[in-house]
Amino acid sequence: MFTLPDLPYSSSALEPYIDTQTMEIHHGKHHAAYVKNLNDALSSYPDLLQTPIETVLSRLNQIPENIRQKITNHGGGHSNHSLFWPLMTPKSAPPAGALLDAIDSFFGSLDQFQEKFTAAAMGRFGSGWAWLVAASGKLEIMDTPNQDTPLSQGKIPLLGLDVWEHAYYLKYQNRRNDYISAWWHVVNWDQVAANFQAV
Ligand code: MN3
Repeated sequence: MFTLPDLPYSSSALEPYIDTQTMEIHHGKHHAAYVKNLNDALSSYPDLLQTPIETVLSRLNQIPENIRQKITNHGGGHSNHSLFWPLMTPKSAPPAGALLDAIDSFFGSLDQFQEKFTAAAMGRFGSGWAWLVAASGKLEIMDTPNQDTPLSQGKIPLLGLDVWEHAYYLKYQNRRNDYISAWWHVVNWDQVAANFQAV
């Protein structure tokens, strides 16, 4: 069975950038529902219930067709949100070292990277995610619809931003750009660096 991971900080820790009620509902209701629906979808597949979700999602074409879309949606939702929570912190410090060197090398500078990533997040029509991924020895920015994950395209997510309205509507309503600007204040670059180092 898959389980809901605890937040690595309190629900109020990311105030004023991400509000407490949004964090409580986003983690305690939305993420919890992805976990429940994933377990329900896999109830007749004990072997898949024992497999790390990242492995399942990277081999979607081997998943029985009758549950593939459910796994894409709910397995993707579980994986994406499990990645997302530790990518935020109330004690954000700018990237440094090998990660910053790689960002400079692939995007020109941290500012240019943030501009391009923000454009991807703004350009994602409807619900989805913006990503910094490692693919074939390169860093790339991409976006995905719904709960689709870069893992299913053979790419490793290093940083992800949830741009579903449930991630920001209570505080920012239709102002996705204000949400993104605020989110940069709480990015956990140490976690991005750890994800980068693990590739
Ligand atoms: Mn979400």
